[in-house]
Amino acid sequence: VTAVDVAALERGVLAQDRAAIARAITLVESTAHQAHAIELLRRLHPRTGRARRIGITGVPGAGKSTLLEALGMHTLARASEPRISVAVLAVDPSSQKSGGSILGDKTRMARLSRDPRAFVRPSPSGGVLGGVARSSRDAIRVLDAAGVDVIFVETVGVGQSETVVASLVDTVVWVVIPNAGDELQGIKRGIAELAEVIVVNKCDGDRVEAAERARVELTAAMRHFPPMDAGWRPTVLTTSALPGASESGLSALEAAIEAHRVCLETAGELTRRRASQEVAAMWRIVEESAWARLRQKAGVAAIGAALEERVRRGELAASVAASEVLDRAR
Ligand SMILES: Nc1nc2c(ncn2[C@@H]2O[C@H](COP(=O)(O)OP(=O)(O)OP(=O)(O)O)[C@@H](O)[C@H]2O)c(=O)[nH]1
Ligand SMILES: [Mg+2]
Repeated sequence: VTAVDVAALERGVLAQDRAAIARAITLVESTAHQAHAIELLRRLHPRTGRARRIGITGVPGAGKSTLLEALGMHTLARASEPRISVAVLAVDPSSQKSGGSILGDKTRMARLSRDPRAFVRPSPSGGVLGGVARSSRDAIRVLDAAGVDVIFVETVGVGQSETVVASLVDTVVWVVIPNAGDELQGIKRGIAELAEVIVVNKCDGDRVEAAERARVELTAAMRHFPPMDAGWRPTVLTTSALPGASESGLSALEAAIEAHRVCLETAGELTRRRASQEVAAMWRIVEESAWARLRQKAGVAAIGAALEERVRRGELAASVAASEVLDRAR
């Protein structure tokens, strides 16, 4: 890779040049040109803070991508200007995403992917949770600086990905399908506590009744949870993301997301939420990078490996070994 022209990249992003936005995201996602990535983020900073960030989570196959395609097109129906106003980022910390799934994202969002007013970015494959969170956070900043109004972040509802997505967005939308038992699973796994908007999707064909029942049950279940930030109570609604389905579910979803923004903003919570997300991210990055730097010091990796082996054999307590590693790295 040749040298990065950060100033040109900045101009391209601010002018909403698609290739520049894509390159800027690749730059901030990679660890190869960190100094350039940091410089770009520094330059873009004054232009950030305007975009709405919406997270979409739910089990694989719940219909998140299809719903985003429908919701994105529904939103764009009102956008007259020929600028990029909607973006979709996929976040996948599971590291199992195959090329097929990435293609899947694009085909599930075929109209949105082709629309000049939208920017669809499939997830970088794999990576550790912390790395995914950092690179997605920076990708969001690039899109925000580019003047995108709404940034949707789709994540597969596995592992800790909901927590990651909740740390990146203003509003979490949880997509469930009727009769799949994932409502109960989600409540058990704590997703329900993170979701400001709950969508029972695939409310069409012979699933309408089941979807309506799931909506009623979830609404009742959510009453047992304490109110969220700014006193918000989760909205539960039904949608169908099928092409040609009634748009009323999409309008209701859009309205619920907007109502949550108004609720947060009125209480001054939006600023506070974003600020605490940034502060938490700052220290997470420091912790992760601190160890990465320590292990580069002469001998630390070897000592660490030797101590690890002794811990594995039961010869040393974890705390004792950790303290020896840290002493060596000083
Ligand atoms: N009947 C019906 N099918 C839907 C609806 N939304 C999505 N589907 C179908 O459900 C399947 C999965 O949809 P996706 O949008 O790929 O689901 P996803 O949640 O993004 O899945 P992952 O990205 O793999 O986690 C596809 O075959 C869709 O056509 C809906 O509202 N109604
Ligand atoms: Mg998807």
